[in-house]
Amino acid sequence: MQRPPFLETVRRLYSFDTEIQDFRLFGDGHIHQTFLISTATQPYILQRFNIEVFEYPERISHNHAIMLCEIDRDTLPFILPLPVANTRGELFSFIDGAWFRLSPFVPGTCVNEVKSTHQAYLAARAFARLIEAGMHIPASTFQEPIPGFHDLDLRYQQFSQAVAETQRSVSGDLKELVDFYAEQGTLIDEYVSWKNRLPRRMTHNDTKINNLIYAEDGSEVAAVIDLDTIMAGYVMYDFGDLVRTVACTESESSVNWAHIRVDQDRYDALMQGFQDVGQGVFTPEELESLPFGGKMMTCIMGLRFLTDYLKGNVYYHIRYEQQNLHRAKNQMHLLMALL
Ligand code: GN1
Ligand code: MG
Repeated sequence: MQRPPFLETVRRLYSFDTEIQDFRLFGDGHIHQTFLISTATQPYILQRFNIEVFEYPERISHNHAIMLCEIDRDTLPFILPLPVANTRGELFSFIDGAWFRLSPFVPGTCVNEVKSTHQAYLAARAFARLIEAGMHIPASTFQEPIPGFHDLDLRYQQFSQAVAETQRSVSGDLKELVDFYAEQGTLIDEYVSWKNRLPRRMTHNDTKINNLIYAEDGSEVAAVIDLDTIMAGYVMYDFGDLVRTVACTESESSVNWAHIRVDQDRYDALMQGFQDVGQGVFTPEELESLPFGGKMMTCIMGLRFLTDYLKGNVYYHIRYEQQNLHRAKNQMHLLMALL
């Protein structure tokens, strides 16, 4: 891959002691451009930030600065690769009109589909442990990098608006999906009722399986990554996104509709992971809310994919025109299995 000019600025801004020896695109994220860069002594992850999705990078810096200060990372059983400050002490660097962020690279394997119930259990324990590590921080000190990110009520309204304004013809498969999601009003009511009863916590908010790095041999979680959406939320969000991505028999990008089911063993392993960390730590109501998390997070993701399709694919990276429609269809099948 050809070396872009920003690399030299990165080298200077982070005062690397040697030349950058290796530079390549890395990972499967839907949002940022991620590179793996290595000096002679250390590998790093460099990300060019998607400012259209994350309009407020300063809010992310605010949240990460709190975490750098408040979370005792040495006592965590995994690495939390928060960004490295540049020579000006900033967690983001503005270079040639774009925002960049550097963080330590953690070796290991990133999986898109879990291979065992034990792996599912480890994932749940790690994400629950992260919530526990931030429980002493008042949730109100966090800012919202994406306003209303997991507000199901708001996402439903945005979806309804997209249906009203879309340039696409709502027929066939699209109509079936629009009708299905439009009928989920009871989930929205249930969400609002949980919201009024649950405490807000520092949550990760993007607990899909590929936001973990496992040790090469799969025996433990080496790191929890993708920390941009950490903000105040509910424990059920983090449990729910795990259910969506781990307890489903097919991945989020699968079009094998007939094979989309809930793997009960993996679901139970996720629950066990959250219970093992959360008993006596989370409130009984928080533990009771977990099953609803799976439903609401699957619904919210389906709504978001479909909204993006209706708006002409302006948010998620896609590999083909119908991909957001297919993702929404995939989530519909999973939601039907969860309801
Ligand atoms: C996005 O960046 P990535 O792929 O980890 C999205 C999540 C969705 C996910 C669906 C900021 O996450 O909310 O769950 O795609 N992140 C943002 O795969 O919108
Ligand atoms: Mg990611």
